Amino acid sequence: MSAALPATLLASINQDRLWQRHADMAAHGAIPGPRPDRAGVNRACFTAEDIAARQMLVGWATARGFEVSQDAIANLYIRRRGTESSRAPIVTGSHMDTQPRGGRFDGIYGVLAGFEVLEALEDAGIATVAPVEVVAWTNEEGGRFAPGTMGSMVFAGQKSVEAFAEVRDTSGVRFADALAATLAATPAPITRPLPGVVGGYVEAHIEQGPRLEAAGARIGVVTGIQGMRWFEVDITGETAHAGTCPVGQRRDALRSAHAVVSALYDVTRDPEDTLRFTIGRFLVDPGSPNTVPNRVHFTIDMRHPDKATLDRLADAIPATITAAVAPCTATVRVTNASAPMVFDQQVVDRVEAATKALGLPYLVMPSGAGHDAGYVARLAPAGMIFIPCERGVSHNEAEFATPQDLTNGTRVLAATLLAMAGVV
Ligand code: HGY
Ligand code: MN
Ligand code: MN
Repeated sequence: MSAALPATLLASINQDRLWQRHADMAAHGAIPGPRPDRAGVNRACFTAEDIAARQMLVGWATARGFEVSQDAIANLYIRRRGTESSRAPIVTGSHMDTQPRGGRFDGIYGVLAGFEVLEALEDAGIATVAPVEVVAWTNEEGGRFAPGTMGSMVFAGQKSVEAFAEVRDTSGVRFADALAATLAATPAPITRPLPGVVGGYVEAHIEQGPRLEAAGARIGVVTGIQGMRWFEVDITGETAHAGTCPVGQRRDALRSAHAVVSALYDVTRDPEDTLRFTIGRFLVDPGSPNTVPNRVHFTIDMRHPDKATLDRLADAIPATITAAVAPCTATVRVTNASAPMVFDQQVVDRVEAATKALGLPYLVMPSGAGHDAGYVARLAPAGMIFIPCERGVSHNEAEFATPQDLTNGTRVLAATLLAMAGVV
């Protein structure tokens, strides 16, 4: 199967339509950014904004005659038939949920690039042998309900939907209840089996880092994803009066948390700056100015490309916390763990061949960010395509990608999907 894009399909990929769909989607959860043309998005999993985005996507899909469906964790599927409908579909997609102060491209670009390929195939009148599907994965970010990548994890058979039922957001809403409401509000039948059925997968995504821009490359041919470990830590002390209780008699959860966090930063110091160690959420209770805190809750996100190094450092976290937390106590829970993974070489080669055929400068590189492709790869050959984002900024309202880069990535995606699905 040639890596070149048929001329009719190349001509049918519509940059203005793709750009406009990003603008339409960004309206669901729009938040101000540093400039009017750098406005962000806050569209957490299963919020009204997420549901509105899902309803919009279903509307677009049905208007083009594509089949829509969901599975029990609300992964949303858009299917364009192939000539051999019994073949396992060739799948693309990404996520629609965002960080609380997210951008207009993280995740949604992969959904809209895939949808643009389906539309362009329709416009060009090209039939594929295998069906081609776009999937919007549930809860990739994990900001509202932890952990992230729940939809692709369940699709890949790594977890059951029930395993996440009792997860609650910070206002106490159960995942199961928000899921039920979303399934009911999305006009797509819940017909898809779990684990999912997939013949091959390619995901387009912004790089979310500075390497492509620094190298002057327009495409990232992604080789794999680094490993990740998430923890939730709860430090417990005792509330006391801020004016009367001697410091020496306190069980001050914040003072202990300070000692714990300092110890964690010390033990994870990496002169080569390869380890990624982040404390992203830090909550102090009761949060009253004149009461000694009795509880601190914080999260840890650790990542590294080498499994042994990640395991060694992550395994040291609980003991480091225990050694520094006195006179308070601590509980430490692992809430997400994924080993470093490599994508199927044939898919990586197809992405590279498609990029070369389009004459686009590219970089072969691993992904620092986690993605749904990491789980889908456990079921079928998978790969990813990166495009640059301005200054590598992401998980930030200022996140930006140019219309041309969005189109370049979509062209590489179209060629790769065609090579995998077969053309009649
Ligand atoms: O956290 C991640 O790596 C992904 O961007 N959600
Ligand atoms: Mn993402
Ligand atoms: Mn993200």
